[in-house]
Amino acid sequence: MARLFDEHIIRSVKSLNGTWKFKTDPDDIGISACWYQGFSDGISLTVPSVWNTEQGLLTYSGAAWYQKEFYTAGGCLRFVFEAVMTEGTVWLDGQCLGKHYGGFTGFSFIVPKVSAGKHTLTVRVDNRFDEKSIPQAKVDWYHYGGITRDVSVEQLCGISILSYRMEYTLQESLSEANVSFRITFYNASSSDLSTSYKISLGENHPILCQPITLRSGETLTVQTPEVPVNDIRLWETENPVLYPLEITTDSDDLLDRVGFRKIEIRDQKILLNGKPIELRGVNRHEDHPDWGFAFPQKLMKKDLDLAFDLGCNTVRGSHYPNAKAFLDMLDERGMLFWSEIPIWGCGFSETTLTDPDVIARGLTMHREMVEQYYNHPSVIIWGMHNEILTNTESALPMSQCYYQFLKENGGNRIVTYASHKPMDDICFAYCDMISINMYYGWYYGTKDSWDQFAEQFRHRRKALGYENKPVVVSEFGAAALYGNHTFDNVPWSEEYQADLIRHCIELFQRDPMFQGCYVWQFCDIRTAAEMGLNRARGFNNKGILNEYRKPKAAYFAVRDAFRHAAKPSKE
Ligand code: ADA
Repeated sequence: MARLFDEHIIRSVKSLNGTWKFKTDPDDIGISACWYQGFSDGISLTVPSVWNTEQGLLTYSGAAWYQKEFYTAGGCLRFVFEAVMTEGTVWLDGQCLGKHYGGFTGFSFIVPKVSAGKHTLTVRVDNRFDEKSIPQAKVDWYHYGGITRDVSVEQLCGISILSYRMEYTLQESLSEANVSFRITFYNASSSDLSTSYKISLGENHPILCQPITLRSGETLTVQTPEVPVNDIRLWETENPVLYPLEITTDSDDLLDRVGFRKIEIRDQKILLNGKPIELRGVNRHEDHPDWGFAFPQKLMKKDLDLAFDLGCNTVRGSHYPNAKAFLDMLDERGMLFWSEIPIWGCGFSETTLTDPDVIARGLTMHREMVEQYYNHPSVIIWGMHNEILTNTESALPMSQCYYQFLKENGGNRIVTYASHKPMDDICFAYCDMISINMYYGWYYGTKDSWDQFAEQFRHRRKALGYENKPVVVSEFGAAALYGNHTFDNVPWSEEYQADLIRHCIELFQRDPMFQGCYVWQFCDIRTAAEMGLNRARGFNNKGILNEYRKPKAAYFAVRDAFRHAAKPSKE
């Protein structure tokens, strides 16, 4: 189940998770050998999963084929893939349904007429890279491959609801809002149809009923009139109120949970529902050595419990859209989220950054992320990219394009990007909040360099005229090998890491320029071979937990600092 709750009561949904037939295609002959028409050899593999956790496949990168037989009562079917790493091509009984690029967002294909009985679904997955890939081959996480999130098949009947977005403007009082919906319908029947769609918000609380007509096979997006909603209970971090939302037609339904909240920037502060908020966060990869990106819900909950234990109020989904179930958990528990797409700097040359195909591909990723995560109140930040060459003109067209798109389409959110060139960054016009990744005390400088940097950056921000843009430190930290204890503070020891991180958080809390920080990183992660030998064990070891979520000394340092957050001097 992709979500924590049922999205449909009327629509029949069948999971296609479970055992699939699987084989690798190292010579890339599958298409010419027509494997999409079915293959009989191969091993059994559980979906969702990454193939790298199978014996002998840890480092396999290339094409691989998945096949599953299923039974259906027939009709109009929609095949839903929550994530395929990185490119997925899908066939039904040998007929190609389409292709999707991008490993961290979902996609679906509708087949209008499927006969009742047994059918075969085949998927070719390819996780290789070329010069237009997002991310590029060089990234600081592992190149897993596979069908990494849930697969299901839905039966669409009559006028069906494909997607929706709820837009609202809260009044000054924050207890009333004007609410409207943008809904995409599809007529799955072989005749033209008219129906009324109904929307209710809260338990049995109808707010809208509108007639609609669609030709057979038509897809139609409608914008509803605005409806006033009163006596709103806000989605707050301490009390994250969620309203059940139900959209129905005669023959279909879509259920969700929504929340009302307002995020804004005023006088360089971040305000949630009118109150200043200091971001206390961790950077988290959705990765575990035994599961890769096919991250189980049980572990999501555990990670979230740990984040709360640390005193966090926010998580950065570094560096890609996370599973929907995780966002459901954040919504339920009032944890704020930063969601971004996997444009990870190092690998992107100036030529790649300005390549129109790459910019367009990234824009599609933003569009999908916004479409799929728009209705989560926990998402307060969209991240456009991470550590690209924002000190050069090559980063301008991409930054401008994504900023404009997210401001126009991203709803009530802060738009930012993580800059590792803050002293000569030329793209700050394209962000609402300045986010800084620096590693003083690790790759360069000492922990005291942080204090000097803060002074220098204060002047630069003033000189640029951006004093009203809040500043957060989106990454800082040091590596420590779990269990490596020393009496002296030397790099790679738990003591060194804890001391550096403590020093940084205390500075960020003391200095009014900073509105928060995200520790790099929540836990150790397996990383790509392209990172070379400066990654001991083949892992990025800057976690304050190890990869199995065992705490290092820095965990307790962060917990002490975050739990004593919100210093009066900053009020
Ligand atoms: C960068 C990057 C992270 C990680 C980190 C590090 O800031 O954004 O993904 O690679 O550096 O550990 O060096």
